Amino acid sequence: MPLTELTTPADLRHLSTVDLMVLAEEIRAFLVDNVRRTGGHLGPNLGTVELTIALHRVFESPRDPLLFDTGHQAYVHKVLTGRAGDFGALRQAGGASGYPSRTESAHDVIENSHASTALSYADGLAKSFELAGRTDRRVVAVVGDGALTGGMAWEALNNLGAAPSRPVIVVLNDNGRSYAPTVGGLAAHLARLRAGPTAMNLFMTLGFTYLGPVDGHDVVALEKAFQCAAALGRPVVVHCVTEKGKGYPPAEEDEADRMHAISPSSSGEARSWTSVFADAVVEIGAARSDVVCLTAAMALPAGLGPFAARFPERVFDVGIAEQHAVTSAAGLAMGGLHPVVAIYSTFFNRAFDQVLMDVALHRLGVTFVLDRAGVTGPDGASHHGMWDASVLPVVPGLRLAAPRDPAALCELLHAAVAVSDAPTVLRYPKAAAGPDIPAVRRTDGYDVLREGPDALVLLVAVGPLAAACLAAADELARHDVPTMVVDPLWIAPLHPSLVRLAAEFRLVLTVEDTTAIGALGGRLAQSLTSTGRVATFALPPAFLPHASRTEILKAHGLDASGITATVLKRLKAA
Ligand SMILES: Cc1ncc(C[n+]2csc(CCOP(=O)(O)OP(=O)(O)O)c2C)c(N)n1
Repeated sequence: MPLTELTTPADLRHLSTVDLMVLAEEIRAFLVDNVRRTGGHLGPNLGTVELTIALHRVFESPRDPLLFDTGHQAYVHKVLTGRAGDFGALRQAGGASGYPSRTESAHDVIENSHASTALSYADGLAKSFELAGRTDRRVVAVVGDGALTGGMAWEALNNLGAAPSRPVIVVLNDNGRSYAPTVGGLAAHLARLRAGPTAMNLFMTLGFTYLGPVDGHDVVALEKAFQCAAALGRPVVVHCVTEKGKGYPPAEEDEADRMHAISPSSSGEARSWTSVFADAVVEIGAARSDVVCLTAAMALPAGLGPFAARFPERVFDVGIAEQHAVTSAAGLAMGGLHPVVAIYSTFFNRAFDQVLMDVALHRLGVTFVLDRAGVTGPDGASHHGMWDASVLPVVPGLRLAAPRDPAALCELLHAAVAVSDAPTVLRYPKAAAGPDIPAVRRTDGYDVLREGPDALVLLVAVGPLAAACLAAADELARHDVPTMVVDPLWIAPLHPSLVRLAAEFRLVLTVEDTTAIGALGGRLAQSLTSTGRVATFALPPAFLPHASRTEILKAHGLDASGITATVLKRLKAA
């Protein structure tokens, strides 16, 4: 049947086993055809075709919520819930999302892309059903062996296994890989379980009934296991063994990542920021044997491939475990090494507390390299790296840089790894790096990219937006608006010379690929107004020593007499 005629999962229920096998092959051909054209996640979805068909035949979505961890493997679910017709514009403006989306379908319960969350959602949903007396529904969470390396998944398993009356079914989609083969003791344990019954089963130890291993491409076996799990009415792990990229030889044979995510067939090959970093970190690694690199299961996409090839013993893949990566880096720094944590900006959000408390408070030299910072594009809301530059500047001692071109990236990375007593961060986008943009001159605190002796306007160009700022300045000149353009290089902390420069202009515009709140512009404005009519009177950006709350507030003038004194002082100065 044409896939566009599938409108609801109920359409699957009358199909014979042979029909289902034909359907699985049609879905595979459909995915290959569409995803090669639009780009998107191919390997993970080719591996979950039979699994998703079986889930939709046994469970009744959305009454039984189906939760896809990470969500990158939910394309088949989209097809089976009436959305095959939307794949023409997958991941394009106005088209279907590359992840589950609550606005697209009632069958999409969670919208995600950040890994290891589904079991926690399942825990909460199951608790809510129990409290409401809704005993007619099961909660099903599909989680990959990669996503299971994330700490949150284990926090949830700890609760789920201890609740024998809550029917949560954990469908473990074990293909042995994240992008690369899954790492660590858990991966080794899953390999033992795949080989057959063992005396020690981690899931059973935690309180789950364990079913498996099940052939994840045998729709009949899968259905049988899911039916059994559904009937048990308690927490169950169904261990499904699947093959990433199944049925499409170029994906099955792709050593790097089984075509985990592919670009549209028409995309070009311009040099990316990632590859500039990849070369720069190898050069640094060759000169400094104390430099080590960490990745949270993304060595190749984050540009650590060449470093890993040259210095394999100096790269640590910790699994999909960003928080652990950061604190592990803190430990490495305590041991006298200089860690470089290469990570996507969007996933780095998870580890804010670890950066603040475990690295910065301890005054440790750790460098974070945030790829995919700023707008990322087709992966949508959950992937834009538009938060790091807002939250990181509050971390005492942290230095945050945004290189404008390949030369700046190399220079700033060298500068960052030279800092041994504080966290340093570099951010750059998912984009072509473009040509170098030489400075007209450099002063302490900023590079001047375009002079402006008579300028009324100052453009503060952050990172790769420098080219656009220079083009804008040319355009403004044609309108008789002389404009100066500077690049601060380090966007946090704010450099006093940039504040002094900004005070000289009628209009100052910072141009930044990040969310506005907490951006450089706001901090600059705050500094400029702190001597004027508007001021923020608050705690300083520092680690405050212990004392009572009253004492601390008083020490910083945040009591009645402190506030009064400050107001009187400002009035006198005005
Ligand atoms: C918190 C977080 N870190 C990193 C990623 C990037 N990422 C997307 S999918 C993936 C691998 C997932 O492996 P697994 O759960 O086994 O699913 P598979 O793709 O193998 O089916 C990674 C690392 C992410 N989505 N979320």
